[in-house]
Amino acid sequence: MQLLASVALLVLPVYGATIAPTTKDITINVINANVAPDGFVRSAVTANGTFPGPVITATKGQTLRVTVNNKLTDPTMRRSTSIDFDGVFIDSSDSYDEGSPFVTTCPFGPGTSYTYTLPLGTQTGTYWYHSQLSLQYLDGLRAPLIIYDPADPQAHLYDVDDANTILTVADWWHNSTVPLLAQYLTNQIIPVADAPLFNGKGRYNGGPITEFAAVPVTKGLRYRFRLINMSGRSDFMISIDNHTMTVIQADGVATQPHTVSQLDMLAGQRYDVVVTANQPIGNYWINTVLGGGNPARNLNLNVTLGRGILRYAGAPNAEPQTPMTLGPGTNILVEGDLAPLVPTRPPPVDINLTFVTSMQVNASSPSGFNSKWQINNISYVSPVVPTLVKILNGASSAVDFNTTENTFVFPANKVIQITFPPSTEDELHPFHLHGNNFWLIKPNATAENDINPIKRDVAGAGSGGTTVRFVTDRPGPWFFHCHIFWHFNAGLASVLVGGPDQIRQNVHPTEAWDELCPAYNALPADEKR
Ligand SMILES: *[C@@H]1O[C@H](CO)[C@@H](O)[C@H](O)[C@H]1NC(C)=O
Ligand SMILES: *[C@@H]1O[C@H](CO)[C@@H](O)[C@H](O)[C@H]1NC(C)=O
Ligand SMILES: *[C@@H]1O[C@H](CO)[C@@H](O)[C@H](O)[C@H]1NC(C)=O
Ligand SMILES: *[C@@H]1O[C@H](CO)[C@@H](O)[C@H](O)[C@H]1NC(C)=O
Ligand SMILES: *[C@@H]1O[C@H](CO)[C@@H](O)[C@H](O)[C@H]1NC(C)=O
Ligand SMILES: *[C@@H]1O[C@H](CO)[C@@H](O)[C@H](O)[C@H]1NC(C)=O
Ligand SMILES: *[C@@H]1O[C@H](CO)[C@@H](O)[C@H](O)[C@H]1NC(C)=O
Ligand SMILES: *[C@@H]1O[C@H](CO)[C@@H](O)[C@H](O)[C@H]1NC(C)=O
Ligand SMILES: *[C@@H]1O[C@H](CO)[C@@H](O)[C@H](O)[C@H]1NC(C)=O
Ligand SMILES: *[C@@H]1O[C@H](CO)[C@@H](O)[C@H](O)[C@H]1NC(C)=O
Ligand SMILES: [Cu+2]
Repeated sequence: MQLLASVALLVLPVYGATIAPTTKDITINVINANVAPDGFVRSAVTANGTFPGPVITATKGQTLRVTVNNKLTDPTMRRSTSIDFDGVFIDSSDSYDEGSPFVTTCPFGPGTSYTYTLPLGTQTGTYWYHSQLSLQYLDGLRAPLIIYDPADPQAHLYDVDDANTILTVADWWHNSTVPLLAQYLTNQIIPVADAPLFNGKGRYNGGPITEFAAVPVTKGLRYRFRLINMSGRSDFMISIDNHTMTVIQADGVATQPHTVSQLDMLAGQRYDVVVTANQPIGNYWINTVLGGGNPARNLNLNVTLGRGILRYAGAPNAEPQTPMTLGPGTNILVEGDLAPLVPTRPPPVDINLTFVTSMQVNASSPSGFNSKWQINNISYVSPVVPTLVKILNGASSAVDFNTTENTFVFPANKVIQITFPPSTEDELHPFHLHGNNFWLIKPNATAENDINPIKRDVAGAGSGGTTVRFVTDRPGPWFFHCHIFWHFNAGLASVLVGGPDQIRQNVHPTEAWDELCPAYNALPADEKR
């Protein structure tokens, strides 16, 4: 068919091209703007004025230079900012440019700019960027980051991989996270989101009938959908009516193709799936059902109203006639069933740690809680002087840090294993390791696999017990925190330092980085917030 052939030609990846490392310059203006992804107009913290922000694309081997201009003015939200490029390793000699406030850097205030230099090395796949300061990303500053591989070993599995195949899910609040966080810290109840969003669009009960986002497909082609959970709290059950999804990557790491009907994504997680448009021409619901929190606590929330439409070329510009379901509820992805495309056997453990997560109960607070989450009885509090600055000034062991920094220091090139033992919590905490992947030795409630486990950078630590393993072969201070940012901001975080001596040898921050902390510390209190 003429049409099919020309479409396929347009989207075919280039094979065999040798791409010399190049630098790509990107500008992001962080500005307040009114947005209404679910029909409710609110002021937001945005990248370039939109939610989600603009996609950053790169090619394998490039170095990204991302200049972020902080133009925030709205005092009802945070006005400083700091950007994390989630899942991107960053070459160890540049680990200072990693955007974790008070770990690798200080935030920067309104009216100032900072340029992040990100050598992408050999990484490819699906990532995202977001504000790492407090809960600011829930106020809007979140967007995809895709590293394309011109010689993708999985290219034969799909025909189309373009701007239309980047799919995001997110939870959305109508209010600023500043009052919401204050409220959370007094009652321990995470404010339930107002709406689930698919590709930046959704609805809330009683709100206007906004248009759901449509994803165009052409019958007969295979699509590589890059699913990104940019959620701050909620997980999402994703399915597409009458279509299966073949998982080929988890968090940017290739897996053996594995076909399911539904998958559950935790905050921060990414899955690349291949969907074949093999059904009769029509409109099909993409169900992205929000989980997390009791909808009875927020009558705006309707978990079924974050959905998209898979629209075949030739189908009417209309919603599917079929009911909005929660998905098939069968053939759901079991993480432990995923196998890596390129198996690597995890080396034996050198240092074996146990992380017990718990909620610190405050008997004198009216609700019985003061909302401090703890790892091994310590609730993380950001220091004033970032971890990396302390290391560059000589800090070499855990005692060189305040207890509340919950900082672990390891020699370089050691194999670290962390086990979250079975707990009584009902929550699956999506623990995210910055700057590294870990082997998922034991997903929640699944048998241990230390032969050929997948690698990823977000894993749910749940009531069934979870174990991850990684090597400290990337010198740097790396945040390891729950990606439910409410929990993270209530202390559910630690810092894992690998190779302090190597950090001092390798890391030579720029003058611009050196100036970040003095500038931040000189800001008036209301602009630091
Ligand atoms: C953001 O907006 C600026 C100004 O319009 C533009 O130069 C830049 O390319 C945009 N960034 C992205 C990633 O689209
Ligand atoms: C946001 O929170 C503030 C402070 O609690 C409250 O006064 C205001 O009504 C809230 N606004 C919305 C839209 O919920
Ligand atoms: C995204 O992650 C959150 C938090 O873990 C979860 O509640 C939500 O269901 C996830 N969304 C998807 C689409 O998987
Ligand atoms: C889609 O699946 C549903 C439920 O299995 C079935 O009733 C329906 O006929 C299917 N639609 C098409 C177009 O095949
Ligand atoms: C959610 O929205 C659907 C579709 O509009 C509606 O049928 C359903 O009653 C709503 N659910 C709740 C709990 O309001
Ligand atoms: C590591 O500790 C866990 C319990 O926290 C234990 O089950 C496991 O056997 C230990 N592994 C090694 C290699 O010591
Ligand atoms: C416990 O709660 C009380 C009352 O809300 C508060 O004054 C106190 O600071 C809290 N204690 C801690 C350790 O946070
Ligand atoms: C944490 O505190 C509890 C109760 O005080 C105690 O039983 C436990 O041993 C402590 N755990 C650690 C790792 O210090
Ligand atoms: C350690 O952290 C606590 C809690 O933030 C703070 O009160 C204390 O001043 C810190 N101590 C040092 C030496 O930084
Ligand atoms: C984690 O594992 C436990 C124990 O099998 C199970 O009860 C729980 O439902 C699991 N949590 C999730 C979110 O899968
Ligand atoms: Cu959590």
